[in-house]
Amino acid sequence: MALKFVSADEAASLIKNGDNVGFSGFTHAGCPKVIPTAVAKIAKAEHEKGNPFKINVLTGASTGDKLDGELTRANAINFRAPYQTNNDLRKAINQGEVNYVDLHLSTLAQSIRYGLLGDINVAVIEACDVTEDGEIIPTCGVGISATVARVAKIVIVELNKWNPKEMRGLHDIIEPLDPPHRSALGVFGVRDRVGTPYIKVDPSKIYVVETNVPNEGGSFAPVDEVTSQIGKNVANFFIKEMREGRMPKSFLPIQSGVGNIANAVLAAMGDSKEIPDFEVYTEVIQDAVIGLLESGRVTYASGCSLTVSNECIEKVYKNLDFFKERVVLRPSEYSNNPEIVRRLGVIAINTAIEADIFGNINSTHIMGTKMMNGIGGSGDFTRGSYVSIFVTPSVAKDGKISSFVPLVSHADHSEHSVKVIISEYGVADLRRKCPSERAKCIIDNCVHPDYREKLYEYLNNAPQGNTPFDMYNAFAFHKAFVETGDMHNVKWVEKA
Ligand code: 0RQ
Repeated sequence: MALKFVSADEAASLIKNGDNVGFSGFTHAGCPKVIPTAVAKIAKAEHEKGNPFKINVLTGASTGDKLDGELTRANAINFRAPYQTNNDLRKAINQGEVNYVDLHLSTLAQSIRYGLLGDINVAVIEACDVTEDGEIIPTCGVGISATVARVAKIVIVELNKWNPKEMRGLHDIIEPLDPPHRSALGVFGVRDRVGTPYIKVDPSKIYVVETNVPNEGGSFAPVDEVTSQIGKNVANFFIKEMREGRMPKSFLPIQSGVGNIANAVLAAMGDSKEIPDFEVYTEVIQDAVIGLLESGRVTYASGCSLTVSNECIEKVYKNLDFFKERVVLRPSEYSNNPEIVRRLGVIAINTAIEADIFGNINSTHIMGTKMMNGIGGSGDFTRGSYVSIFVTPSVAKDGKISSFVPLVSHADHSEHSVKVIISEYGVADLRRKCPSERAKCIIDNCVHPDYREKLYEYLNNAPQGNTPFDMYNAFAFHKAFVETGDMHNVKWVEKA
């Protein structure tokens, strides 16, 4: 059957106030661009007429500015899940203007199927190709596309010609059955393909908007002294694990989080002569992995998106045959699935905003209140991993904040799931250690020298039990920063 080709404005007018809209993509990769911008224009016009216009935005992870940024600036988002990294949206969330639900990324598609988020009215999917029988080929990010396209009443395809049709074959698209019918997810090795190269929907519900818009790929900060040292410490930890027989000599698949530190860690692993060539089972495939695939240090990468700079994606597109043999992009329900992560023995490396001396991790909230980004996939991987590692610079804000505190101001990953913490100073291996041993290990190995004494004072003066804990002073570091702008000024409360 012939597909319906429409303009961006016509397609956007299919989205109504109050709709649940599911968008393709994962990070900026594979996100629609012209439809959200056109929806923002409608919202502004409706607001000028005094009419309400807000939608509920569901995506794979964060998005580009043309989605979260445009819609936020038009005051067009009511509800947002499961992750974001946009400055304007972050501000709106922290001012209470957007209801943000921060979810484990692997759970969103099934939450939609389980009916926890209401019906999906419209799915907007960026594609490099779409066929008359309803096969949609995603671009460089998958996320929740397969699920929202199947369940939505209307599917708007942004056919973005900036991405080559030859991407067909890069993706492995599948949805699991829901309980009680679900069986093993079928991925028994990083390279296993269990689905189809396309998303298949009823073509009668498809509207196509042709575009030619570049990716919104940013760039990574150059590796600096601190991030480079963290990367080296991670690589040395792995070498020690292999020498001491706790890690197979053939190595295990790596998951690495987003951002500059994660990029630096992968680069250091690639440089290490003692770490064998390895596979990646992760969610975001960043620039460093592309370089390591080219050099052969990474032999295969399974992910949910190619979250790379535009320079890097152009390189991939020019050499698609090479990368299609070495990369697979899956829905987030598979790339991040804890069942698969535990089966494959994935090594999880994620970044902390702050850690406490017992090993609890805050990945999301600044001083306990302001949302930074969200938990993303870090929880999906941490809990199921072979070994869960958190990395962080020892200090933030020119040393005025210690990343290590007596008690985290918000808990995302508990001491039970966190096995190793690494800063530029060294490695705290928390395995087989009780809480007070963990505290000493973290202070001695990871904490900035400026803050070691103060943390020992807290530890030694706290009421002792299984976990030394002083309820009067657990937040003294945070209080010092809020009141004086510098954690060096920490003052203890004397108990009556
Ligand atoms: O602020 O930008 O104003 O300078 O936090 O910190 O050190 O640049 O680190 O960019 O790697 O991000 C945890 C946020 C780290 C990220 C987080 C301030 C610091 C800076 C950023 P500025 P850095 P990164 C896979 C896995 C959760 C999701 C996840 C993240 C800013 O990695 O979102 O893991 N993780 N997903 O100055 C106050 C502290 C601070 C602090 C840092 N203790 N107090 N501010 N900052 N520590 C990906 C997906 O799920 C898609």
